[in-house]
Amino acid sequence: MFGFSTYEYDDDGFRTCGVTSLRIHESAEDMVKLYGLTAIVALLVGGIFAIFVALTRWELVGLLSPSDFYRYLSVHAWYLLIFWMVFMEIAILYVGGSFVLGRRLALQWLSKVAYAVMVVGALVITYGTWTQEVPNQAPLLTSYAPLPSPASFYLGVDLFLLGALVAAVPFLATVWREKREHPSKTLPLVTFGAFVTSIVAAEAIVGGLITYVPTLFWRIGWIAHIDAAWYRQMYWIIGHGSQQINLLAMITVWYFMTHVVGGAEVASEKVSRFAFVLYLFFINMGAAHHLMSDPAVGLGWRLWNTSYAAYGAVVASMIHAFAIPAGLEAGRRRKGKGGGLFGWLWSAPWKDPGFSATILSIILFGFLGGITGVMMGQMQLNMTWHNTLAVPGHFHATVATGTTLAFMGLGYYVIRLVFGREWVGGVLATVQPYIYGGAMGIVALMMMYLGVLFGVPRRHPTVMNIPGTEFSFEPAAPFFAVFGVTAVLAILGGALFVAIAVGSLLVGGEFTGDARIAALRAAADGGERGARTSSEPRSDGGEQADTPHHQSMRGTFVFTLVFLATFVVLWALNWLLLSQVWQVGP
Ligand code: HEM
Ligand SMILES: [Cu+2]
Repeated sequence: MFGFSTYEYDDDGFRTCGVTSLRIHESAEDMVKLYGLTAIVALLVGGIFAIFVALTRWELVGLLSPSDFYRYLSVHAWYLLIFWMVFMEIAILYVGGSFVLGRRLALQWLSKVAYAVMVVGALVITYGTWTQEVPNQAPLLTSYAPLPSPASFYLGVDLFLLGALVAAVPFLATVWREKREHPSKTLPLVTFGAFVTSIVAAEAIVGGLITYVPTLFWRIGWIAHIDAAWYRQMYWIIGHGSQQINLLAMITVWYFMTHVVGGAEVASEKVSRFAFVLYLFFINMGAAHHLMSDPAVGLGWRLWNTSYAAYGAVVASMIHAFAIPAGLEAGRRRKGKGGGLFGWLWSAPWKDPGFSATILSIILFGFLGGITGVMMGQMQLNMTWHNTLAVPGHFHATVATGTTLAFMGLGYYVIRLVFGREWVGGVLATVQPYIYGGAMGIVALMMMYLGVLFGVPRRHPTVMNIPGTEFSFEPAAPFFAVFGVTAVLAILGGALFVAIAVGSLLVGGEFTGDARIAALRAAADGGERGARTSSEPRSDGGEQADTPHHQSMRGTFVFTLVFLATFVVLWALNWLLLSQVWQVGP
């Protein structure tokens, strides 16, 4: 498809990937290209809108008028959080399903239909948002009823959600065919991760349709009344649910990329699978954290939803966050690429943007996004974060930094392994993840400071001092300056990724394999159980002295301790800040 590819298929439509040894079928590969490229276009559009949003919030520049700000912010949010992420996630399902299982994509025609519906939905959303006029409001991400948005916006959302739901069916059908042919074979971990992702996604999308279909009916007058509290509760099934999809897809990419590029193995299949199952049961409770300061829900509701059960998902995330570095450490030590405490890390391919983007994603997501998410999802601490710029700060650490980096890393390898093109840009490709990740990490941090330390509100084109009070936002100005400069840098880093991706497709040379990865593979073949992500039959012959968990993982253990210490310090600090919010007494 598109004629960009340099690969050829055999008579059955298969080819064998020289790097991953996966048997890849044309039907799946075509769809991965289609969805992947569309995702990158969405990233480009959303990134252009980021310029306007960031330069408005940076008061010194104050680019947009208040009436334009919300329109631009809406487009920014939908193109990045929804279109960039979801198109990429469908591609990831097909990689995790068809590619890893070595099968053709079942019902490929349905995938094409779904794609068309999603694209039409996205365009209708854009149209509705862009042409919105009073009394309609720019929807932002949440389109909170009863504030009205154009009917076309709700229609577009319904179409897009429907398309995304249908796009998962070919993946599920592929897995189903595999299980029917090999009932007793367990799914490879990456496929299993993709499978759990698809279930969580289906729940979220059905929740989204239950929210947005009645909202459309209300907007066009078929339903007289829409309950604001009902809307908010229902909306967050998709609003938060889509973040769960992002999280699971990202983790699946972490496993895939550290294995393919870094030579990681899975430290313990059972533990990793268990963590995916934990998500299945507990991650939905996370949606409640959006309503911690909502007057419509009762105390009991809040207490239950922030109870220990909610931490089931947190535990799962922590298991993955340490299983993956542990797998990298064990895998590299076994291939003779470790030594000392962190030798396995220093010797890693840091110049490879696929690798560095993945590792930066793990670190920045964990330290900046993960810890803050658990804190602000907690009832008491939520009060200091709620509706301040710290909230976008948190999710720019998770989705905009963590998930986006992981998807960029995967994107680099889609260019090589699916399109067969070498990256253009040389050293620029090497530094791109560092520029984007480094700058975006600081942007997120600044937004969090501005929100928690100064109470700067989110979703507001200007920072107004409160008339009649002595309260002034003046001291926040230096933080805004750092925010503005790093935001521009982050946008440049994102643009660089798009430029490298498009440039590689248009003028990149043929990708002929990578000596470093071939060497990894050769080292791995020296008496090993075979790549866990491949479709080869397993040969689990009991415990061998050579299995990953016979390797030292002390480097990862040190990281775990550092992470937990950071967690404790930040937690304590936030409680201290909370205790100082109200002056008690006269
Ligand atoms: C290129 C760098 C980016 C910059 C400089 C940036 C900047 C911003 C800023 C300043 C806001 C507005 C905060 C407010 O006033 O409430 C915002 C909102 C938002 N951004 Fe970004 N952003 C970037 C990338 C991303 C990415 C990659 C995603 C998603 C994957 C994303 C998703 C969102 C969402 C969902 C909102 C909230 C909209 C709402 O409140 O409804 N952004 N961004
Ligand atoms: Cu959430």
